[in-house]
Amino acid sequence: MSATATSGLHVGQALRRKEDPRLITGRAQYVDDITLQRTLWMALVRSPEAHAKIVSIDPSLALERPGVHSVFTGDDLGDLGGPLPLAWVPPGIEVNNPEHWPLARGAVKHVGDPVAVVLGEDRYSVIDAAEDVAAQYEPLPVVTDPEKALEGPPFVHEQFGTNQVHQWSLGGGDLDAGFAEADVIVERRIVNHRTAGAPIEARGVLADYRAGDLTVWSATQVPHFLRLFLALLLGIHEERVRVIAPEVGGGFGSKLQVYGEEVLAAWCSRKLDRPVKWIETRTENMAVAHQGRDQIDYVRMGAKRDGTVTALHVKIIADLGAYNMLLTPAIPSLGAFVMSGCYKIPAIQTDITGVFTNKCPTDAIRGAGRPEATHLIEVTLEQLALELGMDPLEIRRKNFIPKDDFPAETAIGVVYDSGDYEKTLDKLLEHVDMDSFRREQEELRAQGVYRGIGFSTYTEICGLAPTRVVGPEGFGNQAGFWESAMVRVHNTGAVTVYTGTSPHGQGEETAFAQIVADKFGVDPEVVEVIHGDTGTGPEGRNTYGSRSLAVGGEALARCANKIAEKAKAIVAHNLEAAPEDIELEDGKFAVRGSPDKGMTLAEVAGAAYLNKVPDGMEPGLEDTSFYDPENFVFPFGAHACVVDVDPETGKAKVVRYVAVDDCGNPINPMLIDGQVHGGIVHAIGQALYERVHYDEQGQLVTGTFVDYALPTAAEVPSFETDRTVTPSPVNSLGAKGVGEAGTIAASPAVTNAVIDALRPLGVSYINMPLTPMRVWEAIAEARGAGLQGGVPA
Ligand code: MCN
Repeated sequence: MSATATSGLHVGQALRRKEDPRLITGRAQYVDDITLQRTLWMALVRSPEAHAKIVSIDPSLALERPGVHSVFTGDDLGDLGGPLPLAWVPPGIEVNNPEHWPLARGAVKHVGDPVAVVLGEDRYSVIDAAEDVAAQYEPLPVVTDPEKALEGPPFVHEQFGTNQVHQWSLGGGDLDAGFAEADVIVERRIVNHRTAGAPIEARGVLADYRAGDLTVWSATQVPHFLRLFLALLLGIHEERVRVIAPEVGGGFGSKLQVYGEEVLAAWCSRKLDRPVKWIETRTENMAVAHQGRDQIDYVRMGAKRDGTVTALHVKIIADLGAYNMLLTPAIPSLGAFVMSGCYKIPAIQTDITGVFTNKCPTDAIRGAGRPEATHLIEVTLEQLALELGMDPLEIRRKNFIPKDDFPAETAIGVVYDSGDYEKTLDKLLEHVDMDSFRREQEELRAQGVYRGIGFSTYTEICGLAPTRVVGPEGFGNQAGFWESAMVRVHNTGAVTVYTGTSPHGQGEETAFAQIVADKFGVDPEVVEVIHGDTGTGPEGRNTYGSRSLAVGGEALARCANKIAEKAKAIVAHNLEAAPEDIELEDGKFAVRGSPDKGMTLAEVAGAAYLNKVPDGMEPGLEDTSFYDPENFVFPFGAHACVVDVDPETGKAKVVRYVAVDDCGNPINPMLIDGQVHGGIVHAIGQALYERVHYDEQGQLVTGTFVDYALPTAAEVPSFETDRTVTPSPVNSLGAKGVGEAGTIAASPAVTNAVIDALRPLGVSYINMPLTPMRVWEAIAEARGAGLQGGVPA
């Protein structure tokens, strides 16, 4: 597949999002906007205990409330086809996997674990009634610290006799030789704390089982997966289940899940022969929507005195919470695939240990394993530069994989498709003048202002597919990973595209319309993109892993190519020319050299539906494509963050942020900027503000947005973005993903900036989140210890 630039009349243009008018005028339809006659509302009775035996559940008081229809507990769900699914485990290892039911059976394992469901006529009375369900618990010992959890009892799941979920390693090259060769070895314990997805719209589901057919509207990223598992768990044929993801107010990975509430609503609807609706409260979302990150990383990086990295060894202790959900144990492994970062490191080893604790389970949150990897690589590399007295950019350049090495195989055997890391860094430095920054830094320090700059040069792995790598024969997923597209040209020349992806904020309705418009010579306005409905279009694998464009967009491009070929044949037939002489010019399929002699798409469609087609050709103008790529795609970039830290209060503020990203050929630069902005905010949030925190009793301390501090517009600067374009050879669009790039890149840039600001005060390392308290403590500790380059624990 050639990696040609694909910019055309529309591709490459900053077209405004087609989806925005309905969103900003309040005409979009979210699950909560959908109303069905005779709907029953659902509320969950949730455990206040982090770990306890369920002694009894008495619903009688709740059932006496007016309007309350039924209460069910785990024992009532005996006809479910199985527990909630774990679909992806790293290959070749044992994974301890406890049964995880939509309603707990016998014991609860984390605060918020549901034990009963209440159904009633009114949205609010079911919530009151849920409080009247008398559940009695016998508390059991709680474990929240993953390192202590590995040492022995108490166990989250007694039957395993351990809290270890799994161990999995990925390595390549001679690690011992690499460290033996090193003049310096830097070791850090890097904590990548737990965060929430925190979408604007919490979760919601409306299930309607009617005459053997189940229709479910859910705020989900993965309608096709949900359909499959609803069919399996409820014992309904898949073609009789339809899942619709209407407007979804953000997911950020937290809606890449098959949740117990979705299964429960469907089960209750069938049981009671009424539609059932559940809209999650923000407090529930913070407590029980799956969370992310939560790793302790023991990092060893060895290098020669000139800065050449010789070996990297990372031991990851991943706190997976109380259960395995859809992908839980696989998430940290995604980081292991790119543990080389954008560097040529001859020996690498990642050892992952998953651990059960009495907390909400973790799973994919934007970046899923790659932000953790990038953070530890980029922070450790700057620590190494400090140790060697080297410039943090010089050490990066020293180790970059050179552009002529691509496609480049890393020590662990992953092949990066294309890259030019020097170029993104050079471009970054066109925006950031380091000499004047260092001068300004000195001057400000003299005035008591501690300004710092931090960098992150990253690469990531995205475009989640190919089946050969992540499917059953590869990394152990039970599904094939490809994407589909169906394109239908109507009589009028309007086009409907059905994509198997399920965008929920990313803007593919616009980008996909741009791709098709250029293939057919029409305006993107006449191309409608339908997604998120299993009742229309072909099978799909949905949206996550920054895959929708590189896999779904390519499936669409291929499908459109097939139709364009057919169009050319039809035009040739009708204009008595040779098909190879037909080309798209000025909105027409025209005869080469005779631009007046041609047909518009509408005219081609008219001919196709009138069966004015060559002999043996079917009438009509539509087609379907499935695309399973040969490889992932590997976007990259260089980010710089400037912070001011107040040494009296410890408060760090981002005052400048510059991002140069390379996601191959851009389809729509405005969409790319939007994704990069959102991604960076996500990571600034983790670096400075956000933290899901449990106390030692497993009680969630950060259950609201008062305690869980999401950054707002007031906390972030206006971002400066730029791009380089290094096309991917993997797909014909030459495109890579960008949906997670900002999140993957930014947390080390912020962390390195704070450390750079505080160096004169003797602080050389701090773990996130760099809250005022933590920064202030680090400064106090460094001052107290008189440290110069000391490392607070
Ligand atoms: N794009 C482009 N040219 C490129 C690359 C991408 O124009 N070379 C455009 C695409 O057309 C698309 C957008 O950028 O409109 C993102 O595309 P892609 O990188 O393929 O990512 P996905 O659409 O698959 O989105 C998934 C990614 C993930 S994994 C999370 S999590 C995430 C994210 O996107 N969650 C989001 N961005 C989000 N944005 C919003 N508003 N809400 C979320 O929940």
